[in-house]
Amino acid sequence: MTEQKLYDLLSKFDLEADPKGVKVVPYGGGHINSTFLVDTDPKYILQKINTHVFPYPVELMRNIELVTEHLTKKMVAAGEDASMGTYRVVKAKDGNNHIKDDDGSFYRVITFIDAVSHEKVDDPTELYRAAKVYGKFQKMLSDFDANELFEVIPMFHHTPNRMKNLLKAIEKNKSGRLDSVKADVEFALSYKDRISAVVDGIADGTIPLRVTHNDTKLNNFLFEKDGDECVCLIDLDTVMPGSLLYDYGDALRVGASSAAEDETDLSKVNFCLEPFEQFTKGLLESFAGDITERELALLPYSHLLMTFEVGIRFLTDYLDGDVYFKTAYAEHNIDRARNQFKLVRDIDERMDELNALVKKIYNEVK
Ligand code: ADP
Ligand code: GN1
Ligand code: MG
Repeated sequence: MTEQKLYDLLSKFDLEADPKGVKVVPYGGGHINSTFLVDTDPKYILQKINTHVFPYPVELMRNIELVTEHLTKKMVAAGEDASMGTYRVVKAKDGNNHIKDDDGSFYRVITFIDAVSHEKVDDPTELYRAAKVYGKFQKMLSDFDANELFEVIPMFHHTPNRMKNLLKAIEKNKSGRLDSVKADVEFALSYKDRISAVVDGIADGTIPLRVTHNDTKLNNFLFEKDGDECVCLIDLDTVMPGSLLYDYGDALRVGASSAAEDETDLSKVNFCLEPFEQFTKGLLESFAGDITERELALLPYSHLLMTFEVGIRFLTDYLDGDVYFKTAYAEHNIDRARNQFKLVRDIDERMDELNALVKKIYNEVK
């Protein structure tokens, strides 16, 4: 984007500072939107919304505005600093919460939170602090009317449907890469009868639908730059009715791994017990009085399930020709899939131990 175009774009938003000549640099490690840091005083985040992934950006932005306003109100009422606890959507000068560019692209500006995300866990107790932030996020949204929310991506965490998409991708083999991933496909298919417990529980009422985040990977939590505290949960694009199990499992798939999601040396990719224990403790301290028996029983399973689900999504995208997740090189998606499958193997081997550990933690905190 030229400097002039960037200036024209930013000028359409109601910023506190004149963006003329300001530095705008790509920022963060997200796989979906294009994110830029706008280095004015105060700083902002500019994002081009990925409309291939989010085909209803207007509805999506309404969701985010409703949710962030709700969170802000709750924090202000509790006397807390809401500017660190969530971001706010910056209005455009025409009163909208986004700008639609001449070429049809959608842009939003949100307030910058002066904290950083981690691509992999440095200290297991980070996960305890992240779980506390998650628990608080969930609690603040517990009285939010889920009917207000547009379902931005239907069946987002419906793992059996994700499996159907994989089967379609195998059949079409659009990228012509199928032959090179036979072993990965075989591994994925070997799980096909073990992936419906959460959707079944939602259907039979043993797992309640809550307003959940649905994308709680570690780099969507922000931590203090110079301290240890977890500050807030960002990336609210996928806040929708869902299961607590989705958020728990998704947070642990990166949070309880010894390596980043795209580490290619699989000997470095191992399930780590301590962050698992820390996140579970933090979560159960927040939810022990509220979690259902079925949810509790499925916590370790959901860690396996969410890791598997993202694994098959990366594999599907590799077969489809890399049309969904941003990739930095040709094999990126398959490297990510193999990384997640390595974790699935690890977690699966330790299921009994993890089930026993969750019960123990629950009995200690309830
Ligand atoms: P994506 O949907 O592509 O993952 P995110 O909204 O998660 O996009 O943004 C990508 C990264 O940018 C985040 O992981 C985080 O590091 C950074 N980021 C996003 N929003 C903010 C914000 N409001 N304040 C500070 N950092 C942010
Ligand atoms: C995407 O947006 P980001 O990078 O935080 C994806 C998640 C995946 C994750 C895998 C909307 O998350 O579902 O778990 O990549 N978000 C969407 O890293 O598909
Ligand atoms: Mg993100």
